[in-house]
Amino acid sequence: MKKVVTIQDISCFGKCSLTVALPIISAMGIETAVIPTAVLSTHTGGFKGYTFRDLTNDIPDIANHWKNLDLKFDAVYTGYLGSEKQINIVSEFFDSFRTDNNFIVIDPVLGDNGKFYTGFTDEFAVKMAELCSKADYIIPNMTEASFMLGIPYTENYDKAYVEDVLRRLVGLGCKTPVLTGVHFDDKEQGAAAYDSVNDKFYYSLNENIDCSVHGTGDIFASVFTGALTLGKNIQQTLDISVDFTLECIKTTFPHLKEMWYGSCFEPCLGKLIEMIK
Ligand code: PXL
Repeated sequence: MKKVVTIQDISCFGKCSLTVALPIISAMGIETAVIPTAVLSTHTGGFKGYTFRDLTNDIPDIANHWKNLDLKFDAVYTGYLGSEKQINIVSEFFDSFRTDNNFIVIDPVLGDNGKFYTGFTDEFAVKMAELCSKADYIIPNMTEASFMLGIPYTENYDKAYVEDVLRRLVGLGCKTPVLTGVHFDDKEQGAAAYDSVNDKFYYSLNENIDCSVHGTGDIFASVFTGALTLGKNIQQTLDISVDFTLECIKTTFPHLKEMWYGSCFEPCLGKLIEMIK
């Protein structure tokens, strides 16, 4: 059985990070180990007064125990990280759990729509960019890519710009960057990837629904990690990730007023299982 470890926070209410990654990767038939980096009462996107318990100091102890057990994973996947210290510890975790046969996925969670999420800064984006040098795959949106590269954020771009950004992301040291939320008009949206080893670009675009649903980046990255772990190629992986994320947005859209804090991904899990067959 394939085994993934994902390292990110638990937002107890609000559907993102671990409460998205664990059900999605498990539904794909993959054993999913978790390292919670922090426990928050809710995510930080729109809630006020949330609690935050930092678990950074627990991570090295968990890693040491797992090393003693000689645990190995087919993929290591990180999401929201809350501090520079946490990034340093995750970097050590990569060194310790990388093998010749596994891969590392970083979703460099920093922000969206040209803005940082609460608590993140330019300095933090630089640290995240340094961590990305250790990844096989990174999955930023255009906001996160722009912050990590230190370039202005823009909504108006063409294919040449997307490919330039992807090439610059390789300059951070990762092998295959994937840009999410890519759109060239208001009809279609999806993702673009650049396999720098084979110098090949990949695109997957599907219907654009004009709304913003919290946690869709985490859905995309979780499906992406799961599909690659199952041995899908880059194009198949992009297609499944884009199509499933769209399915979740379509399901959420009629309920967006009461579901402003997250996506209705649960009723879509059956479709995900069909998509990976
Ligand atoms: O969806 C990314 C995410 C993960 N974890 C926490 C967040 C966010 C985005 O706001 O606040 C705690």
